Amino acid sequence: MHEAILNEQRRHFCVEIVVVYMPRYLHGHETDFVPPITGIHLAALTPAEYEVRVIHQQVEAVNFETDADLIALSFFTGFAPEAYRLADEYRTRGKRVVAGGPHVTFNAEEALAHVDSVVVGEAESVWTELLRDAAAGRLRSRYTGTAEPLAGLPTPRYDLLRGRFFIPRVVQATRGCPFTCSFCTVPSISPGFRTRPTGEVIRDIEFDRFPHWWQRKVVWFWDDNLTVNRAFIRELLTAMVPLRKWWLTQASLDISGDGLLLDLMKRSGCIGIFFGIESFGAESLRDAHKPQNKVSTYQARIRELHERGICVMAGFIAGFDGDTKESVRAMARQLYETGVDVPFLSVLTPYRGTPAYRKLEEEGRILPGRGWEFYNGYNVAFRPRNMSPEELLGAHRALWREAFSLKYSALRVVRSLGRLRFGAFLMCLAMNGFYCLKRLRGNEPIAFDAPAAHSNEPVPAAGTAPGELTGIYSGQAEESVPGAWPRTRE
Ligand code: B12
Ligand code: SF4
Repeated sequence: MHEAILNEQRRHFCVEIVVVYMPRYLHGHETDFVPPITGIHLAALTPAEYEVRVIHQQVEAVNFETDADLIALSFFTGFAPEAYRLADEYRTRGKRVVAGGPHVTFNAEEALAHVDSVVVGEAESVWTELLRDAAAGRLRSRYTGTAEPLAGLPTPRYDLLRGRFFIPRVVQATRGCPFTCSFCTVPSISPGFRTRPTGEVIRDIEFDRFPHWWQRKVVWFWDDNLTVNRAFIRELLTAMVPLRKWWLTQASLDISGDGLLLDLMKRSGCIGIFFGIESFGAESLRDAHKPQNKVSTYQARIRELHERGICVMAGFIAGFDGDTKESVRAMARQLYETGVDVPFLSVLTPYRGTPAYRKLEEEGRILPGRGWEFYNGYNVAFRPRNMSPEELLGAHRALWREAFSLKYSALRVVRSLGRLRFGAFLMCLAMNGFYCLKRLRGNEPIAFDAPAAHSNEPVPAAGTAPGELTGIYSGQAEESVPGAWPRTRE
């Protein structure tokens, strides 16, 4: 077809990117902190001749009566039931639907039962081609993205974020991580470690068209592990010093041995670092494939960040093979004593594409009949070694209640007063306040109803697929009922 006609077709072609979401708490979120970067990044990758919109289901309703020509769904495994419901609804109305993201990458065939096309892997190398095919009415059922160098990526379309997110400037500077934690898909989704040109990252950081001062001030890096390449991080942070921003990211504990880097982090405005501490048990750390984490060094490593006034956020996972009910509950006190300022508490989840999934599947410990909603990080989808699934869930909830009790939340905030720099203290206050308020309101993580007699379920045959949609949702929260969509948000 003549190029001019094709261009005309594309001008009238609209893609609506929907970042799918299912609430994970009984009463949703009291405030919406930080947006995902995926939707606004895909929008930025969309060539200018197409119209593009981004809907974050976390904060806004989807519109099935949309006039968009193509719906693009992005979702995590735990949100797959909602994604498939949306896809079915859109397709009933004659819309073409494409899906991508970490779940689709490992479950493409399953997704194709609900959507017209899937993108396996990263979008950059195939997105333009996919849009061109869709506009020309020849969408293929599968596109496989390759992990390409990260130079030339555009600034995320922050202008397409609706006003609800407290800290809207999310940036990605690197992809990948050299570690191989048992529960993590990063090494298989983004093998190797890639960095963006620092000038392009700085360009994103300089995007300042946000209404509030703190939104212009804070930069949240959504990287897997930002500090892996020391030459790169030094170059980036040195360029950030004059910008006088406050920034946060994920990193691994080994940075605390690097005093020069920590000093530069402080000078460039670091206010918070998220570490995956995961556990206090040596056997559990072995099960997590985290030999780099040494319990005896946690306190000293955290102190090094505190000496620079940086807030330490830390992730803990319950359900490793070394864990017991007692050890999970004991984490509330241990994480406080270790010096953690803000804890994030998850349940071990065997995502496809991870060593944990392969091991639990081989051992016949993945619980059949538990739909993908059980994979939201707050429910149990496998049989733990030293307790029943219900005991693990109960121990996690007891830990959650104690760690976010008024006592521990206040202790963490008061303790941080003297030792964190101003921005880091504000972050510590805001995040502890966020979780403590949930705790005080009884706004706990949703527990999905497990199929009857699950403790005695027969061991599944190797290769049994988890995640067939059970349609079982807890009756505890109206947000958890699919029919109650689309106005809820976490
Ligand atoms: C930043 C991040 C977060 C942030 C932001 C979450 C968010 N909603 O975006 C925070 C810290 C809040 C978070 C929380 C959680 N996260 Co997280 N997170 C990440 C991380 C490190 C980076 C994701 C990212 O933004 N990458 C940059 C963007 C540009 O890339 P992307 O999203 O992968 O998208 C690319 C491709 O996937 C593809 N793509 C994606 N969607 C679509 C859609 C279409 C149509 C197309 C064509 C392509 C496409 O193209 C994009 C460009 O290449 C990833 C690790 C990783 N590398 O994926 C984990 C990861 C996504 N998180 C994960 C998990 C499990 C969680 C939690 C459930 C953890 C927990 N226990 O609570 C929660 C869920 C919270 C929630 N409410 O959503 C898992 C998901 C596994 C899975 N199979 O679903 C990952 C993969 C890490 C892991 N453990 O393996 N997370
Ligand atoms: S350190 Fe973090 S990003 Fe790297 S493999 Fe482990 S969990 Fe994944």
